Amino acid sequence: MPKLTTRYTNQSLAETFRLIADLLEIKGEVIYKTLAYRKAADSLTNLGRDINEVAKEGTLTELPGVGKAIAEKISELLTTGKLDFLNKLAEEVPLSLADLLQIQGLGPKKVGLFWRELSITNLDELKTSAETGKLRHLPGMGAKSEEKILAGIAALARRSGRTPLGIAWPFAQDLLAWLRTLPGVTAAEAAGSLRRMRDTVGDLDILAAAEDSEPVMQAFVERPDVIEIIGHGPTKSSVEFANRLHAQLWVHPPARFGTALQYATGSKDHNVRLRELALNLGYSLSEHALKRTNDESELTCATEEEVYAALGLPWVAPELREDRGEVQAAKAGTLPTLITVNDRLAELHCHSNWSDGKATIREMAAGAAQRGLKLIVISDHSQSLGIANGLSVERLQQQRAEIDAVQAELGNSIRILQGSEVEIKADGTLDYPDDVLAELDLVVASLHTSLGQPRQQVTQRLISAIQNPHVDIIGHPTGRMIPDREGADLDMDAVLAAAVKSGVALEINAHPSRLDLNDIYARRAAELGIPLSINTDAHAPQHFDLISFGIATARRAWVTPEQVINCWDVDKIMGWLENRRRDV
Ligand code: DGT
Ligand code: CA
Ligand code: ZN
Repeated sequence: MPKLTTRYTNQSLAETFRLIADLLEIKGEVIYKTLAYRKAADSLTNLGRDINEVAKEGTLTELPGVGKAIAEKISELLTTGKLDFLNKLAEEVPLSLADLLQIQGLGPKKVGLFWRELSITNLDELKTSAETGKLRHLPGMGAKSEEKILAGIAALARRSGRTPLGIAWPFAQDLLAWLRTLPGVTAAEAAGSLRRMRDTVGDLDILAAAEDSEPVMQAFVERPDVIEIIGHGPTKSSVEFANRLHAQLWVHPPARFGTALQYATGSKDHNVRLRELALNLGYSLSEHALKRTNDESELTCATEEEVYAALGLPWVAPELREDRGEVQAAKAGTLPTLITVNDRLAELHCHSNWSDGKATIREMAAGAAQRGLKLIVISDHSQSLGIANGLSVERLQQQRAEIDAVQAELGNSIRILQGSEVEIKADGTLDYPDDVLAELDLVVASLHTSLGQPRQQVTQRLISAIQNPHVDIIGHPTGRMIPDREGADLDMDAVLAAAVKSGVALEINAHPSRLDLNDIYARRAAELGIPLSINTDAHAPQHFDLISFGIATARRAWVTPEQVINCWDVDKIMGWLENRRRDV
């Protein structure tokens, strides 16, 4: 059996240091020690290079926030996969105490107090103590604080269970990259809801191809960022990581990777359809093979394409596999040609440092051009959004001069338009007068405030904006935030009907904490012929790369590039805008 060394990534190291900091704080250690670990964690998170390379060069102590002591701990983790210091600390302070810090408003001092005074070590025990009035007698506590803790636990329970794709995806990419470095592993892919790009995932399903599964399994469960091994078998293991994500790894021989990946990708309902189809063709379909029902002989598939082909189908993109008509469409040969990241040519909603963005107009435009975009709309916030430094009419007019200057400087490389993300105020009116809106090249109208209005009121409010002839795009239409806030209680049928009538475009905001419209509404909008606009809402150039989450949502909505304004060429976009201006 080859010797496997576990490979730490920047992210998993950072998580480990954050865990250490939490435990030290709960223990009551002096603050500067915990700060040192947090600083090191931040430094690792923001490091643009692989920490393993830095360690090899012997330049760890040159990293910000990394002194001799931390550098030694990094080296120990990287070379042995273990950290003696953490193991000893965990014997003193139960690891499960770190979970309690996730409760809103509960800090390490209180957690330490509960632990020392009442021997509370986990969420269940805390909940019972709060319910039975045991916390209120502790110093600084009362009946009110017990209530708050119970509300916090309930909120956590609502939130937990599912992780936003924006958190799960990068973590899984790290994990996959690591798996691919293991000896004997010929392929590693995401599966489950993660591969289908659902906006949240219950857990990570990861698949690896290897002839000999056991050493891969062993390396997986021994990863130092694994805090609990939930199951450990020869072909499937399940673990919990320090960041609380659960993952299962399935390992199959390369010759059977196709059926395995197909099975593990799901969804369950999609798989039920395929199994029915297989039975009709005289096969039973499992994760191991297609087995002929007459003679029990096996058809093994190394790729998913072979699985679908054996069933007489073209390969179906994972984002479609929700049993929403994709198997029927595949059979009929009518699957859509889905939009891809490379189809995006324009960004129609982003911010500069004129409002709450972090970069100048020039940096935003150059960053967009660098990524191959042909057109960018700078759409800073409007005047009433004070917390986002919204632009007064006067500043909006001044901004035009800067946009013109940057356009002159960058020349033909990219077209820069002046837009605005205009507040739809609580009464449904817009935040600039019509004559100011008329001067703008493009208007995005968004809800940010009073999202809790009753259904009829908030629906009518959004429809007023849709009907305003100056509005071109409705930004993140429902205002939801993943995972904490449901969107406004909109009557979506009425909203979509109004959009059809006015010709306004609806946004799929690509930020992973929004993905708004979601896949379901985006699909209905597209079916109704409403133009879609996929934007990153970037506040810095690197946010343009979040587009993949918006594109994934559009793919889950069966969207083709023609249906998305951002995929049109500059002339077509300008023509669309001109037409809308003419109709005013
Ligand atoms: P999640 O984790 O809740 O976001 O959703 P999934 O879709 O990742 O579901 P999960 O993690 O329970 O299962 C992973 C995959 O395993 C799923 O997409 C398909 C497959 N699978 C799980 N249970 C069954 C089953 O009962 N039948 C079939 N055919 N496949 C299953
Ligand atoms: Ca899953
Ligand atoms: Zn915005």
